[in-house]
Amino acid sequence: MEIKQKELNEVLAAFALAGEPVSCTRYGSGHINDTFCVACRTEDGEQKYILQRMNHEVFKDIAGLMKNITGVTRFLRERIAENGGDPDRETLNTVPTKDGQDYYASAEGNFWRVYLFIEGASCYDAVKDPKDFYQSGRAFGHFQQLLADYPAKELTETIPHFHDTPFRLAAFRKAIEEDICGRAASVQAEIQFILDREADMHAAMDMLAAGELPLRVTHNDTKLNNIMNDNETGEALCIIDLDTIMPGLSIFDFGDSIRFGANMAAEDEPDYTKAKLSLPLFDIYAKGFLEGCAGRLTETEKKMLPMGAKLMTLECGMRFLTDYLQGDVYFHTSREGHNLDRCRTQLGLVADMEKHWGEMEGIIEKY
Ligand code: ADP
Ligand code: GN1
Ligand code: MG
Repeated sequence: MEIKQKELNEVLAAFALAGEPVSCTRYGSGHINDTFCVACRTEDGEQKYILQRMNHEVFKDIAGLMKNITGVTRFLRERIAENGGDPDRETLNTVPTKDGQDYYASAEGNFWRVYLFIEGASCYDAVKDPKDFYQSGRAFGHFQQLLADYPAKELTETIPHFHDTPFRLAAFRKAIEEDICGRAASVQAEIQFILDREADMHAAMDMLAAGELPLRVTHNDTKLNNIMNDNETGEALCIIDLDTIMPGLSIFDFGDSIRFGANMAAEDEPDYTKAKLSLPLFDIYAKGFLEGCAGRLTETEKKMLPMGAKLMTLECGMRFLTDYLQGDVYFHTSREGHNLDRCRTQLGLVADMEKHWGEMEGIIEKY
């Protein structure tokens, strides 16, 4: 979304920043919010912040969303301090407005928040070193365990039915029927690939309904660029993008990381034939995640981890195609056919997982 300097000036003036803002530039590669890095000049140097316009088309209840984030980050700060960590770097920290609010509503009708910028750390858009992916698995597993004691009833469901795959399928069918951009005819193969897997789509939700999989407090968007690694130690430092923390399934947090990080193709690689599962990366992430969960997953959850990976990939491919059919209104895109390319890398990965299913199950059994 285009944002005018006038609005940025108004917003920057509203927050209790240390010093005078000297720059404010677009930042990161998220698909949902508009993110800026702000540098302020202070008496003893510089202080940086992350400024975000929250996407209120996607998140309808901004007050509920911010209440989740302040509640969860306060809880995490306490746990991190108890463990002798650094709460300013190991979790997100919101910066209030000058009148003490957690977010600011601009005259343009947008909703803004500010976080302390986490210095000396980076987000990766691809796995460079398998050790980082192991770190990421451990950190997301551990994160889920830290939140095990969080009072789930205090959480707002920021996007209802977020990983309810059958619900997503219904939205997909509607988009095909409506076909508002006249694109359905040109993507028949992709549509058929998805519809052929309807039976799988019910697997996890049916087990949840039957009480075979427990509902936990989960992150729900565990892709690699939602975790920051310390530049010096290389260790996972801080889990970010807390907008979708909600009750969910552990296998989905596992699965979404695999979907993004263990695909040999980038999520939006135009040559989708490159989309393949890296079994070594699947293996190393599984090791990290299970260690991070510290033995707390049930036998059924462990058994369903490969299915979590397949479901998250299939669901995400279906969501990208839904958005393509609807005219690219949900995910940020920067080129024609961007969502279609993304859909194809997901479906390519699903097909490859099906070929290597026995090996995926073998890896989980090994641990
Ligand atoms: P989106 O929901 O759009 O994905 P994110 O909250 O993930 O937005 O932020 C987008 C990017 O901004 C991240 O991938 C990361 O690179 C960067 N980022 C977010 N929060 C911080 C922070 N506190 N410190 C440093 N970088 C951050
Ligand atoms: C979005 O916000 P970001 O870029 O981390 C999306 C995820 C998708 C992901 C695909 C709130 O994540 O569900 O899996 O894109 N977030 C939301 O890359 O829809
Ligand atoms: Mg993100």
